[in-house]
Amino acid sequence: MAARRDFTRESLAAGVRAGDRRALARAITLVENSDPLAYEVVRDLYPETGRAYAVGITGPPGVGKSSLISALVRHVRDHDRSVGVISVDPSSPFTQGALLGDRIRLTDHFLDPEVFIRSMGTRGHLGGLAESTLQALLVLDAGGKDLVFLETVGTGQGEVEVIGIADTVVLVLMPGSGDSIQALKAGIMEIPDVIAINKMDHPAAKTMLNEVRSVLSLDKERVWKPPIVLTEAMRAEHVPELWEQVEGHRAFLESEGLLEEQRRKNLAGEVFAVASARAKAHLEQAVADDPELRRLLDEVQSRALDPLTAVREILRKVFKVGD
Ligand SMILES: Nc1nc2c(ncn2[C@@H]2O[C@H](COP(=O)(O)OP(=O)(O)O)[C@@H](O)[C@H]2O)c(=O)[nH]1
Ligand SMILES: [Mg+2]
Repeated sequence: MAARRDFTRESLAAGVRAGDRRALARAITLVENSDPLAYEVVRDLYPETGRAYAVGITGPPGVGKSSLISALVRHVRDHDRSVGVISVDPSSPFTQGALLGDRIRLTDHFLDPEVFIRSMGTRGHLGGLAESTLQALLVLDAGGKDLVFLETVGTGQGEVEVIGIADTVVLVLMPGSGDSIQALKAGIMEIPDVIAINKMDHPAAKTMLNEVRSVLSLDKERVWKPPIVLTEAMRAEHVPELWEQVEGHRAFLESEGLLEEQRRKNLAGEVFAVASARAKAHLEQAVADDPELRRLLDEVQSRALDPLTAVREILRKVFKVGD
């Protein structure tokens, strides 16, 4: 922690504004550590944010999200867009230029000053991952990145708060992701803006494509019909096509004036999500610290007290809110 003294609130904000790699890295580390300096710096920078376009990449573990991001980064760099990547996938983190445990090398990207890649830890954070991801996104946005990719493991609901800030959400599936099809069908998983079926060489890719198509066809109201792209991340096949669809969705949002509207909604949702996460952490801590509140739980368990009475007692004591 001693090292952070070389940045002041002013110099860190200035460094982030200038897109300085060391300042970006430091700011995000401070964000991860819930350091008060990060809070102050993001507060200073916030009025300048809103320029970066955020692309959420979600999907079950192992489908190739990180690999696709790697290929997409290469593609957009060929078009001179500056890029940030925030990955909250603990199963395949990006470290020091490599996709950990994999053949994909991002060393080129790491030497490229216009690319900033960061895996976010899942360490205890009052506002949860939604908070650290949001703050990190704001840092990269203020740092002048044109595009920011947000990678999250998506299985249903937990990731919604992290991905909720993305302008375009890409769901990555691979042949055999039957559970995801069921989750989409049941409405547990939100319909994304673009779908990539990765590992397209797999013999079941076509079946998967048809299944996804049939789920999407159930929703006739939707104005934006999510395009489906078959990809092969390792060979970067159809990656330009995937990117074209992301750009297509962006153009749709911008032409209909929906982007501003969606961002307002997303920001309100993020504030609510982070506040809820903090309230929950506060509640859990308060109960753990207070023998009297713990006793209420015991009483519920022994059926001496009904659950709602315990809830009312706890809320009254912790949040000072009545019925
Ligand atoms: N055959 C094949 N393997 C892939 C493809 N994309 C990713 N993989 C492999 O699938 C595994 C999981 O990839 P990763 O990008 O870490 O998936 P994530 O968990 O969704 O981020 C890795 O071993 C990759 O090498 C692809 O298009 N084809
Ligand atoms: Mg990954």
